[in-house]
Amino acid sequence: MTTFDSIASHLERQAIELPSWAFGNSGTRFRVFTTPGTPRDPFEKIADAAQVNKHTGLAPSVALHIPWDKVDDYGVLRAHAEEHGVALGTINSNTFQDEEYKFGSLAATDAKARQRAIDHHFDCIDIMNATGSRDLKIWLADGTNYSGQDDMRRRQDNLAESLATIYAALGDDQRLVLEYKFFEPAFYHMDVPDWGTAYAQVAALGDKAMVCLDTGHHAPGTNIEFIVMQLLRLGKLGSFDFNSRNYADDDLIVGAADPFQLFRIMVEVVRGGGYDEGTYVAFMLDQCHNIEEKIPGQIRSVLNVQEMSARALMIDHDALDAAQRANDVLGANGIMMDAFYTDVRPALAAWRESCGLPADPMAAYAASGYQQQIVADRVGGTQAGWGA
Ligand code: RM4
Ligand code: MN
Repeated sequence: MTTFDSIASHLERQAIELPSWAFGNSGTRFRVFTTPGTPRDPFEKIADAAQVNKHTGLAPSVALHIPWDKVDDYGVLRAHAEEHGVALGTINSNTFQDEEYKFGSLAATDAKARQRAIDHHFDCIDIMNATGSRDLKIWLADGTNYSGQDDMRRRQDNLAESLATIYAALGDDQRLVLEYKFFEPAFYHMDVPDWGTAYAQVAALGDKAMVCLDTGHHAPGTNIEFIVMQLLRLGKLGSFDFNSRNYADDDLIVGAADPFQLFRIMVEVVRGGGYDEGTYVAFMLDQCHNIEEKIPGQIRSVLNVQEMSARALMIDHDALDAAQRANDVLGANGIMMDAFYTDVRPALAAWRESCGLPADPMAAYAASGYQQQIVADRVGGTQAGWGA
């Protein structure tokens, strides 16, 4: 098997974008619990995200969600991020929390609702120009609850037209990434339920449009790494929203529910060139920390991705290729499992230290006093959250 030393240099370029909303309060439809020290505004969210990067060296940018992260001056927010050693990343639009979107947004039958959603995306592009963001990420809650409720075909055509209008407003270096989800909040049909629909829609737009794969957005039992392989093969895997799930869109810590699945995904990423220098694949987290502490939750998450990436990189690709071509079923599988079962944690800890990072980022954060500081400082005001 490949040695850790020979893959260590590949770990240096790993970058995982953090979602600003992971630092705010979140919950289920039953209850949103508060946590002492939770940020009150986007500036405090970014300060918290910077802690994750400080202790891991893995998280150099933060994704924003509009309007949750609306500020008067995005230049000021950008400077604030830079002062904290991070950049502002993907801009996520939000067309799922207004009365006007009750029956859909970009795919809606009502032209007024569609126009409102298109205008919101124009606003998001203005923000991208101010923040220096490359990606506009679109996730739609659009869909219906009952058969016959609306014309699915017409809605697909509406969506294509709306997306084309937004796409035309992108700058040369900007991209549109379209995310899919098989159900929720709509329970009969979603307008972008699967990778095939997302692919068909973005392929019609052009090179600057790609698919976002959220690992929690598939039916149970779906072979997600197959989708990763296919989208990479087609040159359309724009980004990942990493998280893990046991049941539905649980938004739990990536690699928590099924570390082996994360490993298999990273194997396909490496195989498909998604981990190469200058990759066009953006790696992001899309998670909520409903009951656990948020900053350590994010630290744990990026470490889980790092760990499974290291294991995936350790596969002996020549040996695997030879075993596959020889139809050596168990031999090929054994090569995968050898890499998966290799405990890279001690080697990673030593490597981190050699890079000037704490060997144990979780312990380093706990000992830093930051958590106690924000609990003491952040008194009054309204904690950020998305009001579920
Ligand atoms: C959606 C989707 C989006 C995320 C929101 C918060 O389910 O996953 O990516 O922005 O949730
Ligand atoms: Mn997502």
